[in-house]
Amino acid sequence: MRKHLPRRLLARRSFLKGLGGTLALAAGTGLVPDFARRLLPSGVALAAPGDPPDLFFAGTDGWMSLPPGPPISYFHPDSYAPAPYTTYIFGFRNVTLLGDAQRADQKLKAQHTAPLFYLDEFDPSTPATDPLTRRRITDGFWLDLTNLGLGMRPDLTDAHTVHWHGFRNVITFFDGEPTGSVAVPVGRRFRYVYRPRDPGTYMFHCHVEDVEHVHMGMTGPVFVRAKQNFTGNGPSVPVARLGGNAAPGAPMGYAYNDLDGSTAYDREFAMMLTEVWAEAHWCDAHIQLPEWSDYRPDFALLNGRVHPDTLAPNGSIDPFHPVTDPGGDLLPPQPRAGEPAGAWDHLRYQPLSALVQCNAGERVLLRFANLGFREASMTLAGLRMRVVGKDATPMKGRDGTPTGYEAQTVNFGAGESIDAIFTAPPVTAPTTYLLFNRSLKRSANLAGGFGGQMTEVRVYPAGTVPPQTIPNEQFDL
Ligand SMILES: [Cu+2]
Repeated sequence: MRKHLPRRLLARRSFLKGLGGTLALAAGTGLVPDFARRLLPSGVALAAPGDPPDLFFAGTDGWMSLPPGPPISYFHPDSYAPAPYTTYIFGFRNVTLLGDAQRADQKLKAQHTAPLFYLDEFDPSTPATDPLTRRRITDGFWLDLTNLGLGMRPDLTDAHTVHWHGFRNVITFFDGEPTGSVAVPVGRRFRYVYRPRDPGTYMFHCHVEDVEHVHMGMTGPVFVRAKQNFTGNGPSVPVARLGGNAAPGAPMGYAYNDLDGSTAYDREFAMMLTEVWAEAHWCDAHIQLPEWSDYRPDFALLNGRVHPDTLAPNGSIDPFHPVTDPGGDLLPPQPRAGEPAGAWDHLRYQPLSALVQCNAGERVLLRFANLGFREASMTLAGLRMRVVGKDATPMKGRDGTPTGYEAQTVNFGAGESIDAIFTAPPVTAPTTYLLFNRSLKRSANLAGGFGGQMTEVRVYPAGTVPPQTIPNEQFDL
């Protein structure tokens, strides 16, 4: 036996080796799609010079600000945090319009949540150009990712990815799940290609060491707009404003290809839920290892902020027209009339507001996505929301039977999304409603009295609030 076994193993190994060689040869002659063959051997990006992506994101680390309050623990605020910040994060930045030097300078300037983006359903049959996004019909949507490294942790050479969570029938190569695909090492650049065919609300995150990178802040909202915006469906379902219809009364868009107009909306707001466990963030800044099974988050965030910061103005949130200072860094949200200069400087890296403003009678689409690790229970007190979609799936049976429902509270777990539409009541004076996580610990947080996942819906008399040109847009009223 002893004599023969090694020989058999050897033979088996030779056989496998031979088979591998055959596969490699086959791959070279056509099993591997063009993009992979061009990318894998050289390790360089697909992009030809002069062939810019639709969006270009960078992964890095940075600092953000949460209410310091009375110190809630040894770990918050972080003693390393430069004023006015409190908390170390990993995150993304939109570097689409930056030059090479500006882009490199964004190391240690990540934002949370990651930049919101949205695109139209892939539809080669209606090659129109969305006036509000940029639309690529023929070759899909291109998102480039580079990795700037971690400014606070040069010892960590973690790669990053963009994983579009919930994308159906994904091409593994573009999935951003590093054990089945590729990740982007420090200093490299990779192009993701998407042809999204399922409208709805999604989220994206880095999938490298994902418990850590997700919790550290590499999470953001993304949604796909329905092609019904461009096609309409007969006289009762007009082409939407997003599809180029400027007629008064046309809805901004449709959440889904509903065929009956039941998911029409006049405004849309991303509502991204995340969490911060101060101890873990402190550990990453101070070269310590958190024990993830001790997970006990201190802050519950809405669009990367806690109340009352959720009501503060937006920074630069238009993914296709990002605004920066001359060095390429984000500008802090600008104070509204009457607010002191520098009022929102601490929110420089938390640009996405959660304030909802709308006119009486308008239909408002709330696009909830949860990338904390816990179930959420969001209540819009005094108003009923109609849930029209869940996890980027319309609430309709196969025979078209509506399965949506009305509720003041929507429940959804980690990694889940909800599309809910409410109709603003016919107010004659500005009226405010609260939208909050009904888990008191998460709407008040552990800082004691500081708000958490809470924001306001402000309804104004008809004609007060101008039409939205981008999601989450708000106005100085
Ligand atoms: Cu990462």
